[in-house]
Amino acid sequence: MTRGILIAAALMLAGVATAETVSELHENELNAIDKNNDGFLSRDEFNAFSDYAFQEMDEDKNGTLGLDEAKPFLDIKQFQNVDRNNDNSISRAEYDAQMSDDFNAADKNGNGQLD
Ligand SMILES: [Ca+2]
Ligand SMILES: [Ca+2]
Ligand SMILES: [Ca+2]
Repeated sequence: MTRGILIAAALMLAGVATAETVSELHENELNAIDKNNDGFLSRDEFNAFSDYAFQEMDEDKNGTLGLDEAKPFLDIKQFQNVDRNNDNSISRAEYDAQMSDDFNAADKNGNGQLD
């Protein structure tokens, strides 16, 4: 799967950054993401994982990701890409917009599933 900025960050968070494809994920990791175990990541599954990753990264639970919270997962360039209005925090809307772009970029054949 082609990794977008936040997909890579979310996988890193989940400890699965080394797997290149969904099928390379270990069983436990895959179970956590691929809820119906069909070896593909549907948009619903992706959204659930994306939501989980946001909650995990948002340590102070204020609904936005500050630079400190994102730093373990994103470098400054990546952070600035996601922070579209340049206010030095990633809002949930900015996060979701980037995740959606990442999904579309990764879903090369446009079937709504990542493999
Ligand atoms: Ca699935
Ligand atoms: Ca926060
Ligand atoms: Ca922002």
